[in-house]
Parts: sequence; structure tokens; C-alpha cells
Amino acid sequence: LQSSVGIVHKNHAESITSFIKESVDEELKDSDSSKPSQKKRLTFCVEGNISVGKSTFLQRIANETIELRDLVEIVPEPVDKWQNVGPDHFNILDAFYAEPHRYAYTFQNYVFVTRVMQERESQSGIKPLRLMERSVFSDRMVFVRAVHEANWMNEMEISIYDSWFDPVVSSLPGLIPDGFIYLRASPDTCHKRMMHRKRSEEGGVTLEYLQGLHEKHESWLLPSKGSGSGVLSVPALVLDCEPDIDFNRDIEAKQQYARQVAEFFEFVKKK
Ligand code: UDP
Ligand code: D5M
Ligand code: MG
Repeated sequence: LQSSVGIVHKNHAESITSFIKESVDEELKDSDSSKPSQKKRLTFCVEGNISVGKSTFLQRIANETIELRDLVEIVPEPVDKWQNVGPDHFNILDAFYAEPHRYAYTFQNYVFVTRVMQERESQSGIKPLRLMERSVFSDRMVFVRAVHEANWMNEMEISIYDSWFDPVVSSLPGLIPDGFIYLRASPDTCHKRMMHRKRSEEGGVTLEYLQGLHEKHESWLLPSKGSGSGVLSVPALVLDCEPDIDFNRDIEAKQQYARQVAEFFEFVKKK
């Protein structure tokens, strides 16, 4: 297992403009001056390609290791909400994959809303670290780019998305994490794990789609590949998830991941 702690390249979306950072800086300044001695609870977002193992990693290392059991609360991605929308129990994840041109924008809209709701609902936890599966930044930096490139969202839809993304994010500073944890594996490995998981909506998801998502994760979260021209500095821990872990047997690997997360927590806390 390899890891590196690096400063993520500041640029979480071309569209995240400097006023987002300014509003966050203001908020930190305010909270610093009013409650100087109160320890801030930290939030890390766990990022990575479809089926790399984010949910498994969160469940197994957070609940089953001494290093993290008392430290972290986990917030899974709201996939269940996407599979069950409104009184008709509409499955918008399925609709997106079945008719991407029709549903890409609507799906992004709902994904954003459900992530905001989850962030709010998980604010009151008491453990020192909140680990959330993905973020609005992965939506913007990975998926929106991918669906735009595939022409599933047209220029008008991208413009509408961008018209609200910056202002809404800047008004909700809780959406901006203190760190990212990037679970990294090859698209081939993610594809194999996805086929093994057999989520019914994902039957038509191709290796090529995963390759596109992989490249976007890499240029966003790998220090050596980022453009470095952005405004939002958040550190990232990169964890090699290429080797298959048997979470029931490979206790040592599980604990090594847990130690790395705990060390990253200490590193970010001191910043
Ligand atoms: N998985 C695996 N080895 C690992 C991690 C995960 O075989 O080291 C499997 C896991 O059992 C599941 C699939 O990969 O069947 C996808 O995992 P998960 O749902 O956690 O991925 P996510 O989409 O949340 O990243
Ligand atoms: O992600 C859950 C599923 O949801 C997977 O099929 C990818 C999809 N997903 C998640 N966020 C988005 C956005 N913003 N756009 C398009 N598709 C998305 P998993 O990686 O399995 O936990
Ligand atoms: Mg998951």
C-alpha cells in the first residue's frame, strides 16, 4: 500500500471562483474569533472511480479498526435516494444510464440537492472526523465534465449548472471539506469490481466510461497532474487501492489504511 499526502491543487473546478475561498476564509475568521478554544470537527470526502471500493472501505475501516472506531462517523453516498424519487419511486440513476441525454442534467441537479441534504443532516455528529462518500466537487470535476464531453449535457445545460454551482457552494461553506481521500485504482480493476458488484443500473457502464472518469480524478486529485491555477487549497491523501483486499482476512491491510487516515487527520488538524 502506498500513500502520499500532498496539497491538492487548489483548483477544484475551473468555475469555482475566488469569492468561494474568500467567503470560506471569512467564515473561518469569524469562527476563530468567536470561539478561539473550540476544536473544529473535520470533514474528509472519500473520492474515487465507480466501484473502486469507497463504500466498502468506509464501512470496514471506520467501524472495524481500533484506530478509527471512536474517531470517525461515516456518511455514505445517497444512492438509495437516487433510486427512489418521489411518490412514484422513480429511479433516476437508472434513467440516467438508460437515457443520458434526457436525464443527465436532471440527475446532476438531484445529486447536488441530495448531497447538500446529507451534509446538513450529518452536521450534528459528535465524533471528531466526518468521512463523506464523494462531494459536490467530484460531481463538478469528474461527472459533469464527463457528461458534457459525451454531449449528454448541452451548452445551455452546462451554463445553467454553472450559473448556480458557484453561488450555492459559496453560500454553503459546510460543503467544502478539510481534506480529500482519493482511493486510486486502474479503470480495469474498477470495471472488474463493478461487474462483480452487479448493481442493476450499471449493466451498460463501459470500461471506456470508467477510463474517462479515471483521467478526471487523476488530473483533479493527483498533485503531479493538477493545473495548480485554482483558488481552493485542500490537502489530499492518495491511497493505492489496486490490490484486492479481503477485508475479512487481511487485517493488517485494513489497519494500515486506518493508520494512514488517522495520521492524515492529525496532519490536517495541525494545519
Ligand atoms: N471490492 C473488492 N476489493 C476491494 C474493494 C472492493 O473486491 O479491495 C468489491 C466490493 O466487495 C464490491 C465492489 O468491489 O463488490 C465495489 O465496492 P464498493 O461498492 O465499495 O465501491 P464504490 O462504488 O463505493 O467505490
Ligand atoms: O457511485 C454510485 C453510482 O452513482 C455510480 O453508478 C456512479 C453514479 N454517480 C455518482 N455521482 C454521480 C454524478 N454526479 N453524475 C453521474 N453519476 C454519478 P459509486 O461509485 O458506485 O459509489
Ligand atoms: Mg459506494
